[in-house]
Amino acid sequence: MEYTNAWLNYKTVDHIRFPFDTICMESGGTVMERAADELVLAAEKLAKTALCRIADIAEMGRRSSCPGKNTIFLGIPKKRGERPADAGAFRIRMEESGLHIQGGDESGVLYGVFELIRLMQTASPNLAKLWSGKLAIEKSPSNPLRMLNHWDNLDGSIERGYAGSSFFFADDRIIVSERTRAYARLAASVGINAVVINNVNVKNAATRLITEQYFPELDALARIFGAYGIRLYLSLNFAAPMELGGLDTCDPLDRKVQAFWKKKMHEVYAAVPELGGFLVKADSEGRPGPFTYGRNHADGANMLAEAVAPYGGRIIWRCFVYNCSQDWRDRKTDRARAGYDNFMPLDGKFADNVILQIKNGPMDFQVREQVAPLFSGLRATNQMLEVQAAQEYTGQQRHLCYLIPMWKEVLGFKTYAGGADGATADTVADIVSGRLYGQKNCGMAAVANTGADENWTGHDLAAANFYGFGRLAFDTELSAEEIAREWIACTYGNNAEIMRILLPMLTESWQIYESYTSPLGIGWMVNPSHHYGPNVDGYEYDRWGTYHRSDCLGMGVDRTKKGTGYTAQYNEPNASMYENMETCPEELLLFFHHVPYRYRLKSGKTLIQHIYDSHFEGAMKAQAMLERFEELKELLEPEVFERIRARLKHQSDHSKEWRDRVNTYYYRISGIPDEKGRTIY
Ligand code: GCW
Repeated sequence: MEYTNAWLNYKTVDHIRFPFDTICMESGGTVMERAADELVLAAEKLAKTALCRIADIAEMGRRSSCPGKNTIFLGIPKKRGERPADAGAFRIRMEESGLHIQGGDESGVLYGVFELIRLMQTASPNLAKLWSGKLAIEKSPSNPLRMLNHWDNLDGSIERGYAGSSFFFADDRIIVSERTRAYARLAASVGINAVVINNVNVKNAATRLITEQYFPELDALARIFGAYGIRLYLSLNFAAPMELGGLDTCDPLDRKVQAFWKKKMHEVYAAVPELGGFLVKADSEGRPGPFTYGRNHADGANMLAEAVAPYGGRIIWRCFVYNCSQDWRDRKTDRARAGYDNFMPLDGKFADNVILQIKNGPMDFQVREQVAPLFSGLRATNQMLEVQAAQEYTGQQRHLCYLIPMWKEVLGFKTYAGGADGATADTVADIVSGRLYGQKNCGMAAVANTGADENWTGHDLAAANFYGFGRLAFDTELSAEEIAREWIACTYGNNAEIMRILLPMLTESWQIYESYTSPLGIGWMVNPSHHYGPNVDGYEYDRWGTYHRSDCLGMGVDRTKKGTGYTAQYNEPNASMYENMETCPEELLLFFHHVPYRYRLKSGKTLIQHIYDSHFEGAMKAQAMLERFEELKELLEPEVFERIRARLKHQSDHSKEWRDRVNTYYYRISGIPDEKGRTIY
């Protein structure tokens, strides 16, 4: 299958001044080699300049073909004080001798090179300032771990994949191909430094990934990734001692089980020394875990952590643990509470090389959720934020939904973990970066949205979420708009008209999607299992703990003290803010409260009127996006234009289906007509 180079296509060139003819590599290493390759390629494509490559300054004198005056130096300063301090950090500055791109390590140099390339792609005014020495750029990654979690199965399918089949696996084999390298390059260009290649639901052949059958290909993948500064990780089956080792238990406190894992990890790391570690989904949605043996999650995680510690491995342990066999009649059990209830009592009990991976919200990647309260609670445990670039509940890469604005809100959420006076910097970004508690093992992960489709992400515009996740994880201070601008310019060239049309489409798309699907924090209302398209009661009488509790008087779930008590999991003043209907942020109102249809919102509208209006307006905006996009017909490649147009057309039609299903449901159940007299069925 063919594939594009996405935002690294270097197709459209603006005239940029690039006053260099030589690259000098001051130190070696595979990642540095890649960095130099990238710079040579970009200079050729974007500035029509052939850079001459030399190994050191001495060589410069010996080669007449290299004038050597206008040199870019790539290196890691030997003296500690002169070196950017963090792994992945870099500095770009002009000196007497030439332009210096210096890294804290080899990855830092690679990121510095990609930063420079990005400035070239976007024809940034900062280039001139760099060349003249007026500007020096220094960047250090916000998060130590910047990870992608692929939910790829060994048969080649992808759980919640919307961009074709896997390019890592087929027919229970690992694929090692040029495409893997192209993927690693894209990921590294935005700062990704860790990749889990297999689904967290580890079954069948995937359980055997940690056996010698797969070692040679795993090692090959680890090397391909390693050349771009990316660590390979695997998802693990907690039941492997039984399924692979023939034991009769997986009890983490059982000596035989512990010995199994130690021996296993010894084998795995001997064959794949560069492996970063493992991601584990345990006691969740049918996956085995420590609960079966009356043990807790610290027992489970620490046992694995001990087995990988000698090799510098990490265990990333997911907190997506809840009762998925709930009775819908039971109003006390609350899935939203589960993460906090299960993990808060274990704070401080996890080994140093364990990281808890926490989904952004307490439920499951809905179009809007409040931030999971676990971030506000845990103080002595390494934490990682998990978001979902794969658009499971946000339009499955058939609807446009640029997710960076959502992730920005999550990162910016003030937890008050530093105290109710609010004096401490204690946002989610402060926590997962490790700044607040001085942690090193932490960061951000996204469920990846890529697959074997030519354009990587099914919807061409969904690539902005892949790009944006990396950029945001590297620099959480970037705004959603800056990231969108960069992505548009890098992908489609610096064209003002393209920017004028695409930028608002991206930046408004999340709210548009929310408005015609499930506004005010209610969530769900999708068809069960595949999770696409409207079905208000799809999950209402099911076992998954995802209810809207609508009746003839009102809707929403009471999670206050009188209800499930969930609000108390937040620190003050957040807890009181959510507890009180008047102060609860309206976009989350129905998540926290059961609200009468005639309740007046701040806008003066009743709840029911808001629901009608939101769905009518959302569907209109989806149609308007399609119409706006048509203006780009002459400016995009015909194939690209058609691909995007077809999806926007589907979105526009499908948004009307959403509108009519949801509005009709609430009109019938409430009996309250639309004030504006529009058609409701
Ligand atoms: O949202 C649910 C998905 C499952 C997924 C699970 C998880 C990989 O519907 O497909 O399983 O979350 O995050 O583990």
